[in-house]
Amino acid sequence: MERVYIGLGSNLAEPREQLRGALKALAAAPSSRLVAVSSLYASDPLGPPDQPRYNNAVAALDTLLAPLDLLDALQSIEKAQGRERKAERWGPRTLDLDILLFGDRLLDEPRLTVPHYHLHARAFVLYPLAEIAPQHLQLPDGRNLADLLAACSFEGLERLDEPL
Ligand code: A4P
Ligand code: MG
Repeated sequence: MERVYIGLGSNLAEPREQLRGALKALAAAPSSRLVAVSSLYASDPLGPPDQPRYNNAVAALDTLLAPLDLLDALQSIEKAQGRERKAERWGPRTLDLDILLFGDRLLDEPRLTVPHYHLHARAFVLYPLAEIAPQHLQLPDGRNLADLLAACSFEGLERLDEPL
């Protein structure tokens, strides 16, 4: 089993329900076990400002799936929840599932870059990740989660009390 961290994001069609649906689907993913889920967060949109705020969370999954098989599984969950891929970069979406970390792997393939290429700079990823990751988590490229967090402002991010 390898420990994978998955970033969940949504800003359309009842985002919190989108994340809940995604977690249910992740819990049912083949050869995998959902082991932890962060708090629910609200976040200012990164990208075009004329879109609703996002809900974000991070989940930890132990899996026997190969990385591209997990990506396929995540993309079918996105699709099942009405995700449409549009040309606009960072535009609104019902559900986005990103592989943030996949064990200790460094992957640079046409369909998959791991660690996720914006992980290091995004508060809506780093803060929920830190809730469920080991305190001294080191990325495969040697960076420490604690250092990334220290350099990343919480501004624009809000931890919600409601359960996910
Ligand atoms: N891909 C490569 N690496 C990965 C990976 N580690 N995990 C490829 C998942 N997919 C990966 O993704 C485009 C392609 O990236 C996929 O086909 C896959 O093969 P996509 O989901 O179709 O497109 P996207 O998500 O619009 O593009 P991108 O650049 O991945 O955007 P991000 O980085 O996911 O950002 N603001 C807030 N507050 N909260 C958010 O969650 N999310 C985004 C999307 C923008 N602004 C946001 C948020
Ligand atoms: Mg994405």
